[in-house]
Amino acid sequence: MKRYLALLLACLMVISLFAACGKKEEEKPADNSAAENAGEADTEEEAGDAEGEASDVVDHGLMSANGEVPIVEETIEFNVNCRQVSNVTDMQNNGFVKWMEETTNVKINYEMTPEDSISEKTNLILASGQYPDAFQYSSINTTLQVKYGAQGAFVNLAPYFEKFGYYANEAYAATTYLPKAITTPTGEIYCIAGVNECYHCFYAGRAWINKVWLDALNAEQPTTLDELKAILEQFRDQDMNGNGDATDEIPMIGSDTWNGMAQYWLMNSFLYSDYDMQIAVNPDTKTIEYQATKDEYKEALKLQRDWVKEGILDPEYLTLQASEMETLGMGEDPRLGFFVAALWWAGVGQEQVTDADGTFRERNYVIQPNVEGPNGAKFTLTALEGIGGNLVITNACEYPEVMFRWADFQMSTDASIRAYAGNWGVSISEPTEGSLGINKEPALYALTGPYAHNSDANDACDNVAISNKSAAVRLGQETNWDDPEAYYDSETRLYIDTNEAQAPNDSSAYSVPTLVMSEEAASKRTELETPIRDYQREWLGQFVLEQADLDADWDAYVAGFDGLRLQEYIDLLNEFYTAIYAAE
Ligand SMILES: [Ca+2]
Ligand SMILES: [Ca+2]
Repeated sequence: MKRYLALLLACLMVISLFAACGKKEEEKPADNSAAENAGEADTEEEAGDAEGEASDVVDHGLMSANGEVPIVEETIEFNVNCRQVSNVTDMQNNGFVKWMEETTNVKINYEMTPEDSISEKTNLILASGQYPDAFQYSSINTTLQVKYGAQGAFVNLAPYFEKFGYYANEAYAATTYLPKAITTPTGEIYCIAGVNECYHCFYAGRAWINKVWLDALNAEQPTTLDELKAILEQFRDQDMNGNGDATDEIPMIGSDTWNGMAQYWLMNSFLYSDYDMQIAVNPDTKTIEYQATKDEYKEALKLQRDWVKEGILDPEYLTLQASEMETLGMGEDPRLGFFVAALWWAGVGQEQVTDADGTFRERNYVIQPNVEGPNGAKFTLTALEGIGGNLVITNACEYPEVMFRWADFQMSTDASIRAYAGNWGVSISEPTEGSLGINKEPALYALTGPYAHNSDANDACDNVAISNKSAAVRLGQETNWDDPEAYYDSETRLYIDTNEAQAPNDSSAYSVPTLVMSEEAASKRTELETPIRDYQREWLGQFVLEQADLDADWDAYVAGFDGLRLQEYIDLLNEFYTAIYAAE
C-alpha cells in the first residue's frame, strides 16, 4: 500500500511537470527513471489527497497515444494470474497471446489455475496479500471488487478509463449496461470487463416442440396456452411415435438443465419470470417487485396443477436432472412432445440420434415461442447484459497504466476477432467479397479450418482474453447461405431461432439488471436470497402436486415470506436499483 502511494505521488509530480511545460505525449522520458525515483516522494503528504482525475492515475509517460500500438517502446513484463480453460491448451504460447506481445510490447507471464479451482486460488492469494500485477478471468466478482478495492488492494480504474481508455470506452458506449454494471456505489471501477454479447443468451428461456408430430396432427405451432393444451392432449392420447404404444409419449417436460424449468416457461404466460429469484421491474413504477406472491403467479400454479392432473405435464418436470431428460429424449423412439431448455440438445442430443425418416432427431424439434396466457400476458426471459470476464489490476502493479492499455487494446475489433476465432492467416482469412455472416450482415472473417475454439490449435484465446465479443464479432463469421445445411450450425441455428422466435417478445423492461452494491449490502443480499428461493421452490412443488392447497394454504404461504424478510430484501434491491437506474 505504501509503495503504491509512493508511486502515485511520484507520478503526480511527473504529470504536473508535464502539464506545467505543456509537453505533448510524444515528448516522454526515454527510460523508467520516474519510477525509480518514486521513493523520494514519500514525504509530500499533501499530494496524496489531491483531488481530480490526474491524481488517481499513474503515468510514467512511456506510452504511445491512446489506442495506438505498440503501447510501449521497451518491453514491460507483468505477472498475471489467470484461469485455465480447455480451449486454450497453452496460454503462454497461445497464438493470440504471442500476437498481443509482439504488437503491444507488453509481455505477460501467466500463472494458470484450472477453471474449477480458480475461485479458491484467487481467495487464497487475496488472503495472502502477495498479489500478482493483475488477475485475469479469476472469478473476482463485484462483491470481491468492492471488498478488496476499499482496502486499496485493487487499482481504481475509473480515472484510467477517462485518461487512457479508447477501445474499451468505445465498446462500453455501444452497450446500455457498461460501465454501470461494474461501477461501485461510490463511483470506483475495479476491473476492465470484457463484452460478450451472446445473442442467444439474451433470450435463453427457450422451448422445443416436435414438428413431426405437429405435422401429423395437421396442427400449426400454438400461440396461446389453450392451443398448446389442445396439442399436448393429442400427444397424450395418440401413438405419436407409431410404436404401437399410445402411452409412452411425454407431452411436456422440463429439467434442471440451463433454463429448463418448465414451471417458469409457463409462468411467462401470466407474469414475467426470471427463472430464479422471481423478481421483476415494474416498468410503470420503475421499482422491483416480488412476483411469487402475486395473483398471476397463483393462476400459473393452478394451470400447472391441472395440467399435471390431466397428464399433459409430466410431474417429473419439477425434479428431473438434465442428463435424465436427455436419456428420455434420445431413446430408440422419440418420446418428447415438448420440452423446455435453452438448448435443444439438452433434450435430444446433438445430431446423435437418427430417426426413422432418416433425419437427425434434433432437426425434428423446432423452437416454440412463449405463448399468450388467458389474460393476454406473454413474456420471455430476457437478460441483455453481455459481460465477459475481467482484468483486475492490483496495487502490486508498478505500471497500472500500461496494464490498463494492454487490456484496452484487446477490446479493439481486430484483437477481439483474433481472440475469438484465431489469427489471420492461421485460423481465419479475409471473407469472400460480398459474403454474409451468421447475422446476414457483411461477413468480417472466414474460418480457414475448424473453429479454433473447438480444436487444439491454441491460436484463439476465447473466454479468457478481455475482448469486445460484440454480437457483430460473434456473428461475423462468413456463412454460405446457399447451402441449406448452413442453418444447422449450432451458433447459426441458435441465432436465427432466437431472432425469429424470442427477440420479438423482448421483455427487458421487466428484467432486473446487475446491481453493484456496497460490501455490507451485497452480503445481506446473499444471506437473504437462498432461504427465499428455497421456500418459493418448495411451495411451488407442493402446490402443483397438491401436497398443499392453492386456495386454503395460499395465505399461509404468502405470510411465510415475512419470516424470511422478503420485504427487507426487496427494499434493499430497490435502494440500489433506484440509485443506479431510476434517473434514466
Ligand atoms: Ca400418447
Ligand atoms: Ca407411442
